Amino acid sequence: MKLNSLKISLGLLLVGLNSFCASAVGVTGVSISFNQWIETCQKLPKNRETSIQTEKSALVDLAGSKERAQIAILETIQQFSNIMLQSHDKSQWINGKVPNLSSKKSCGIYAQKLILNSDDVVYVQGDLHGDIYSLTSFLKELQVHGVLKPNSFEIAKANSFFGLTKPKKTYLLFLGDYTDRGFYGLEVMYTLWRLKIANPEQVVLVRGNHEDCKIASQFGFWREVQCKLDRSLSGPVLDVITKMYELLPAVLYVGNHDFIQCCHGGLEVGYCPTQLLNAANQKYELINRLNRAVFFNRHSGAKDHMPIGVNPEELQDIELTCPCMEHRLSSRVTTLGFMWGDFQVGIHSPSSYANGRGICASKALTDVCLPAIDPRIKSIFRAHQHSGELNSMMQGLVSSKGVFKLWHSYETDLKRTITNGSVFTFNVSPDSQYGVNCNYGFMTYGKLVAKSGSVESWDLFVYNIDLFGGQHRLISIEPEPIAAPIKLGNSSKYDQFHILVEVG
Ligand SMILES: [Mn+2]
Repeated sequence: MKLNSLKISLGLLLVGLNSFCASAVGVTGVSISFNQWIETCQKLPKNRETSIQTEKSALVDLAGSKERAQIAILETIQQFSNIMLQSHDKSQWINGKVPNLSSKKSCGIYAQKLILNSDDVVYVQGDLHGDIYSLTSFLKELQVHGVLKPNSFEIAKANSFFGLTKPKKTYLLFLGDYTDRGFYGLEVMYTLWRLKIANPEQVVLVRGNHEDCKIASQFGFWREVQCKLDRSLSGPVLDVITKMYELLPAVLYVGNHDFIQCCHGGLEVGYCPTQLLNAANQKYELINRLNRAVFFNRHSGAKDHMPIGVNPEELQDIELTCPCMEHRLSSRVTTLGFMWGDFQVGIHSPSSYANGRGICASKALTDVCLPAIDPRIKSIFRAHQHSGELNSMMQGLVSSKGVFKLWHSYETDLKRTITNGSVFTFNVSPDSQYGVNCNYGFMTYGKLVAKSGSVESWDLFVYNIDLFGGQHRLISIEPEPIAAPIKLGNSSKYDQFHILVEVG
């Protein structure tokens, strides 16, 4: 394939007519093996050691030049997009409605369902925010444990028991916010694209609020790509990444008889997944409208737990044109709860609202809404709500070893229980302003093991990899987390991380 034809095929990205190619070798002849990639990434300076935006890029190093790196990136996104577009077959979508990605009125927001059989495993990981060191350390560990094939991005296949039982399947689930803040967003994205290309059915990249060009152009990722590739080469890459975001699901329902809602943010009452969860053959549903008025009219009790003085727009039905929509007549925005929603940490704290961020749901609101949306949704796995100061959420996350079950005493055991109505927040990787300012050095991943019955009987194991020599200390266990942040000494060395910490 010549460079010109590559450009033409990128133009066809959204119609997905290109032949599928799972190899990572393209026109440039750039071939990057798993081991080579992990090794090169691990040698990069840590975000913690770098006081200004670094130009260092594992991709540019391995490709040999910025030009070759640009083409390698474009080809990888092309392969990734082709795989994502394979699912855009009408038969797999509720009512045959597939996102129309060429329309300005549609932004590709959709829900996905993943049915698991007994003993299937899902590895779950929270925000990465350009922390390639944590991601590659996680993959190295999976390789050591035989989850990935040797020197490969491919998940190893488990043998069935003498051919009598169905072989168990392993999935990797990432909960969004892959870039911004840390300096290796491009390396993180490339790793995730390669994982998806190698495992089309077994890797799910949920869309976080930073998987949106409006956010990524403000919080570091656009600047990073421009810095690593030079402005002229970065333009086409950023255009294609903007389109790539629309291929990611906003929410994934994992389960069988009942379900865990896996998303980046939190509650969204404007979408009802009942049809999707009922469907025998469909795995996807387009969300082009939020029917919030319909929900609140049907479940009037839910309104009582909404924030006092919330904008009336928040309770209305609205056509969904992007994850964060500005209202024409006011400067207010409506955000998609799956990508933006927060939760109160205090068990009795009332719901609150912040323009530009959305609803922060109380326990009471969650208790009313979750079964009202669909009684089969038993739990929420999410990330998103991190802070550079040790507030009550970060205390909960650090004390719970990176997976914090809200409104419960901190859990520190390897095995956690998924109770009805539980909300689990997954931590952000430690090579970030969060790890530095909140004084933890471990990365975290969850391992969800499916059983034949309700998700309440499934196992959730929480693992840590200590990456920064045990700098963290566990905070004493409190029955109810206190709100005041604990000061952990001078962190002025990391002042560059203090910018714009509010958007998780
Ligand atoms: Mn976020």
